[in-house]
Amino acid sequence: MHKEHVYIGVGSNLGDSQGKAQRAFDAIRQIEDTRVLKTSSLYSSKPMGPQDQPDYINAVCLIETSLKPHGLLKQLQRIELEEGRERKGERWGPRTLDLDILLYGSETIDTADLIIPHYGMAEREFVMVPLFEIAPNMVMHDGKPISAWVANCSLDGLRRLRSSN
Ligand code: PH2
Ligand code: MG
Ligand code: MG
Repeated sequence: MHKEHVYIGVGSNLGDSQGKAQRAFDAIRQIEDTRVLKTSSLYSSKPMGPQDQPDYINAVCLIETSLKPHGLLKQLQRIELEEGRERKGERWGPRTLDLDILLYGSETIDTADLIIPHYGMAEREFVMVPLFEIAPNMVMHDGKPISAWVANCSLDGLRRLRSSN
């Protein structure tokens, strides 16, 4: 069966965020036809967007899956709901668990409910630094190595907390 390598971003800033991020990795391991290959450390980050919300826990993982992009999206949304996600519609507002497909192989996808590569990833240190941890040789869609991006970015309060498992 055809398999793709997919990077997933994890974010949480409500409740036991470190526990939620760790449980998210466990839940992703249980998705059908999917294997988790790498998980980054957990990071603490300052909120992007409204500042009157708690700091975030962020992380990324690399999986290998034979699910198609929308099939995978459905599974990730199910896990978000199981961890108590409520969609209040506030842009960049607080969330118990956010699972974003960052990259799906080398595909570009532009549909109403799914845009890949994730539209904001290359501006977000809380995505790019954990991504660099598990994929230090990655070349971004614009042809630039991720190492160059990370070397030039401002960490803006990003802190590595602990490795995940
Ligand atoms: N996610 C958001 C909005 N703001 N800020 C941080 N630090 N980390 C996030 O994951 C994040 C955010 C919407 O998805
Ligand atoms: Mg997000
Ligand atoms: Mg999301």
